[in-house]
Amino acid sequence: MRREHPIAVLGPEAEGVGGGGAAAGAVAVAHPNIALIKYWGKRDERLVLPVSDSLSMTLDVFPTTTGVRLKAGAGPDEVTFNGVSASGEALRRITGFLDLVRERAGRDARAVVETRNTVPTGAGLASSASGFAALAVAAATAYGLRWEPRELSRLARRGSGSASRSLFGGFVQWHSAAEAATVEEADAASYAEPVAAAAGLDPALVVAVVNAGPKEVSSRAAMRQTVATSPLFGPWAASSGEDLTAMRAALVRGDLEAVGEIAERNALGMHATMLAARPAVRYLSPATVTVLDRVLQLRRAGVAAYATMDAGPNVKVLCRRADAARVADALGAVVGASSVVVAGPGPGARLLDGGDS
Ligand code: 2P0
Repeated sequence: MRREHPIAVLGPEAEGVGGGGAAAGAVAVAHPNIALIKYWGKRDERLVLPVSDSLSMTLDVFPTTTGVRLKAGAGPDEVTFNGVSASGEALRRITGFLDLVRERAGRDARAVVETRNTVPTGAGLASSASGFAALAVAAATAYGLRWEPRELSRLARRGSGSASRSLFGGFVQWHSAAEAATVEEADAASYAEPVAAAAGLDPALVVAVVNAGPKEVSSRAAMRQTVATSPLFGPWAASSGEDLTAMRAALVRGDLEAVGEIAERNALGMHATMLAARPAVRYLSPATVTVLDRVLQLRRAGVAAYATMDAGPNVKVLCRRADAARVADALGAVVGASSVVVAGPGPGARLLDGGDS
């Protein structure tokens, strides 16, 4: 059985993904998160500083496990995803991220990175969130940086903004630090942290996979185009701050209906900003809209169910855990039962060790 630690440095005995080599290594696991208040738009591309705060729920499904082992000899970083060598843009992003870690650690060694994803990559199901959260924890540890989760959240942010939130479990807020006068100050203050929710909330997110294929436009490019050209972006970002304040209060009250209503309006507003971009960015498909109709029918039948969509056609429906089976049945009638996954609140990123028992 693997043991889990908030922080630990693994030596030569590490086994499993990324372990087992002659040099220091570490293995970490992280789960995706789904934003209920969305991150859409950057203030600074290089530092990955968002325009507005976001708030998510970390899931207990689709974990990513990443091992990082330092190479003893020369040669470039070696990266595999599910056993397949990475190249091009994917490799460049990982190497650029490792360069940040090397700079902070004052070390030059290249690394072997092995990642196992259980979520379809690039389909708007947050594989980059779990991926860079697991990489941040494993790489920082392998390079000897004994950082607190808040610092690791800042590091993960540089890989992919939403990854900053997957450092933590449950409900999580990522601070934009938009009030900071300079980007350097914002860089220091833009991290995620857990937010309080009533114990009785007992939420589920029912994921309806409309299409598991990779998206045509990356969220990074779509975000950039929306900020640059959409006349609706500014008003949405301003209203998103109000949505976040109202959602935090609703979470503390344990008011699932209010949490869901706010999440649904925030997501639809985000998609409206994209539809108003020039040219428009549209991730929602006819099947997405059919699922949205089904969610409305559930509400009319008295079930508290609320939809949110990210940079893809898939729909995630917030409901009470007690209603999750009924919601899953209703969505399964549209997309097929095998394309529905019920998730609950999941844990934050963790180091694994390779000790077997
Ligand atoms: C979110 N999304 O809050 C929003 C909602 C998609 C829609 O975070 O450019 O992959 O790497 O920082 O984190 C997807 O964007 O973007 C995302 P980058 P990321 O979950």
